[in-house]
Amino acid sequence: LQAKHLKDYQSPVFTITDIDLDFILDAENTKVTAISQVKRLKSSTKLVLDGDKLSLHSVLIDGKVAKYQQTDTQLIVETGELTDFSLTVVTLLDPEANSSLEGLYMSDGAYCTQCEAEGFRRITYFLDRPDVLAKYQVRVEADKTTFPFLLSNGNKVDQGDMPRSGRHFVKWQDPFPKPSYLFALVAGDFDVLDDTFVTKSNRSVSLQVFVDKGNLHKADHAMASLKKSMKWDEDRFGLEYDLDIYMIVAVDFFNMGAMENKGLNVFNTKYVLADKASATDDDYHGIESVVGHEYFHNWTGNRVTCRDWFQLSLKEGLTVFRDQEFSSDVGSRAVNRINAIKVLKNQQFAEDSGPMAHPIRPESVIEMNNFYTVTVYDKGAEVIRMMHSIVGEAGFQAGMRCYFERHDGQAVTCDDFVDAMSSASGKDLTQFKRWYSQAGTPELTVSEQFNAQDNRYELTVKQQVIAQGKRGAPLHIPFSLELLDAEGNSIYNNILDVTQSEQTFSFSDVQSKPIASLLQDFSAPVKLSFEFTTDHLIHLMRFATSEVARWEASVQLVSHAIWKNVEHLQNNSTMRVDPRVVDAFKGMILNPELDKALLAEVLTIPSMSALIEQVDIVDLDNLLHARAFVIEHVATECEDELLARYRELSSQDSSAARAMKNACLGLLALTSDDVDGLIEAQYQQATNMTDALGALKAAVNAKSQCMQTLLAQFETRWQDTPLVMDKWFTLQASINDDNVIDNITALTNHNSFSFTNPNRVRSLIGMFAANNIAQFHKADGSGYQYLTKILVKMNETNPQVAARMITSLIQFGKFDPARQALMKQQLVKLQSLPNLSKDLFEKVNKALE
Ligand code: BAL
Ligand code: ZN
Repeated sequence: LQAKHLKDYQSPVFTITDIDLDFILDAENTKVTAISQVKRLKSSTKLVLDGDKLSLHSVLIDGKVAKYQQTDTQLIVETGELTDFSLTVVTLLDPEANSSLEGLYMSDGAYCTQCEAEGFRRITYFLDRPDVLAKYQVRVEADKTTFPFLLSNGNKVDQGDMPRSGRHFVKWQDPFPKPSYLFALVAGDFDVLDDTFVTKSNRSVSLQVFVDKGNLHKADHAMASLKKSMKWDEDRFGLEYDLDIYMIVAVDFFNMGAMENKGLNVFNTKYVLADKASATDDDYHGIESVVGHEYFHNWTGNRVTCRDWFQLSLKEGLTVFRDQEFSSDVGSRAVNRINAIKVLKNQQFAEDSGPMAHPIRPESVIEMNNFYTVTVYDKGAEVIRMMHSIVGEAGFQAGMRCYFERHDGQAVTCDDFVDAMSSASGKDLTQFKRWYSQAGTPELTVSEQFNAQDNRYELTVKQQVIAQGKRGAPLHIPFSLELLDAEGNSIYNNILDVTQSEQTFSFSDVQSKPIASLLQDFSAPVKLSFEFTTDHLIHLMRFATSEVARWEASVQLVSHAIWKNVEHLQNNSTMRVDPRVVDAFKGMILNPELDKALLAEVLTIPSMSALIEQVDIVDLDNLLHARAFVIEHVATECEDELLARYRELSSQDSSAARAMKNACLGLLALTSDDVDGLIEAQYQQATNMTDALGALKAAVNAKSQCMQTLLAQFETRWQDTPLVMDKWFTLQASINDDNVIDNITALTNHNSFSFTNPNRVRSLIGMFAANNIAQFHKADGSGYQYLTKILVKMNETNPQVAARMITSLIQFGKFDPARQALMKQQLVKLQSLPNLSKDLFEKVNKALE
């Protein structure tokens, strides 16, 4: 299998300006007629079209039978000297048999499509590349009773009944030229929530959310989120919606979270359906942010798209940045920032130090689906955020306007975006562009000197970027710094431009040695190394202006306590926690002025993945032991304070209060006192899913006596609601018990489980591999063997989902040699599969290189 390289990009030889698609839908034999208007752009006598797993019926040029050759992935049509012609391709599809969920497939009885990145070539032979933009006209025909709704992109222009056959048809026209990855078709029977949005220039847009029958009452939040997003994009970015209709369809079977198809978003039900009884506050937040994300793509992605797939971060990094800003403007900026930081530190850093490390603009790709990554999305968003820090909000908005003035309707590159930012803001971003081409997490080593004689404070910052064994050039890093005095007053707060390998910043008139808050709010996606003392961190926890910096200090404080105990275990000495750490936590818990949602974050002890990321090689068994000890110790020492806050918060009805209350309960469950009563009472009295699940999670995490009873009750109550059963599967998979694999194996036969539904597989098996660190990495290798068995199965049915779940198995670099050997053994087994998919091939081979 050959990799494609960014350096080999060639503009297209032919383009397609218009396409007329006709779908005669049938579960096993759908007929697709595609009539394309083709234009030759460079000299050639052969039109090479992409295709994948297609059954070809016929090919015509200007209505006459054409000459062509076919390979597994291409249709090569003889065009002679023609420069403008119409090409008719008829293909036959079997949507029912399509378990990969790419191209046209069936989700629970409804037809739907997923074309990004390269799914359109599973529908017809086409120039399936994002720099070919065509105007689409689509006719969809199906049985009227079973499929009353026939949807595609753009505006409905015609519809009619075919009474003799019981079928009907609808015609759609999308006036905006688009790449094939934004094409969508849906046919099915739904409940529809209707609404309208009046844009800033007074145009009325019809909004529709389509959900499975019976779920209408769960569509309100998605609709409200859509309207909020539309308003926010007008207010903050001046961007207005451009079609007369915007549709969202929720489907059960979906590989991703959602898809931004022009005017017809297709969503995983997980990011649409919600009511208080069945969805948590986090689910509500997730829906708001994903609805926003897909809506914001209408400008950043659809109106201006990517020249090639190496530029994916052009639309994804920017759109994640926009959705993060949306969530921060309408909710808590600090909590949203903390969540984004966690994704970077817990997942992206791991990707950057593993075999799949790539720059946010990758340079070589075998399977594009493997590059919808935390690096391209989340580090990509951090790169946009850094530009925002460098040029400021006004400069950034000027840059966005310049970007749209230059490139509306085009397929462009990341460089084009940075150039627009640079032109409009007047800032030189030449060095900054290195963030697009260098993989790896830069390491900043910071040291300080204070000279009391001349009241001078100096901060020296050294940067080092090493990725895949290569040293990178220095990056332009916005480094946010606050200096506090001994009383906690802020004496300096600004962003420094770090541009050299080593740089010293000097501050005069500093009366006494300041306490520095470094890289505030994670102003750059880098690793920071600085000798923090316990007192320094406690000072930051109390006085740092930035709430995120206070959280960060608390995370560091508790991480230090955990690592110190790993050392104690290694030296056979007694585990202990510095009383100052406990006091600092008590102070935070009792501080009535601190935002409760922020406190909930402070009380969430760093995850195993976050801790593993902090070291080169992890002593896993001692880390598990030390982490458990520190949590239990802090919880026990703070029990009175936790209980007091828990009681106070019980009657409060806000997501922040619920978050903190559940964080308190989670810790209380770990104390030696019997808190089963508290857990059970919360579970039984819960009027919303946040509290019910909070209680259940506390019970599962602490393996409380009531755990099995509550799990059984939950199952009985929710067995007919698949999205809620996903929460139950995840809890089951997270139990740190030696028989968890047997339990998971049994659960794969549960009525609510199905190997063909990605949400189910991810909830049970994906979550086990990613989050149950103790059991997945059990020293006997049974976790690795189990995952491999599942991957062998999924390799055939849904390779895209399989390739996502292999992450924990290929990121073996931080584990001990014995575990590494066991993981590699399984990878070798996968490598030898006769029908290994491109998706797994790329990852397995990189891991074993
Ligand atoms: N474009 C794939 C889904 C998303 O990022 O919105
Ligand atoms: Zn996106």
